[in-house]
Amino acid sequence: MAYSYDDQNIFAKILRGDIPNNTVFENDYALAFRDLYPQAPDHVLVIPKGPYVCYDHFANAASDAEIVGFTRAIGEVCKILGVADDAGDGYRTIANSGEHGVQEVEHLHVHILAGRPLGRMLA
Ligand code: DGP
Repeated sequence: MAYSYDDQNIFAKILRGDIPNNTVFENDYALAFRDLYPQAPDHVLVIPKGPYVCYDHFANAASDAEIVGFTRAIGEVCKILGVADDAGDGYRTIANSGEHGVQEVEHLHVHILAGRPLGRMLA
């Protein structure tokens, strides 16, 4: 069954400008902003501007331009955080999906975490 997108989710409201955010980077296809509840010194969320619930939804339904624009935004945020191009001490990207992935907000978001040792992630 196809995903259904609820345009009342909190990130849709951020994209519409109904809720303020701490923007780090923006292009035609993506917005990146700081997580309200940071789990690391740098914790940025990158979201596509289109109505996609999770990564497979985006990967299967978005245009090539959206996919490139979104992916480039992740690269730009890494540059802004000083962790790109072998600078810094590394980072982690995470995209939680669905119930088992413990996804709280049903608009695709990639977490970028940096600024401390993040430990081994097994679960
Ligand atoms: P996830 O479990 O992957 O769906 O994580 C959702 C993240 O969104 C979580 O780390 C907290 C963050 N978050 C929730 N509401 C807001 C908000 O209103 N603003 C911002 N900047 N982040 C939020």
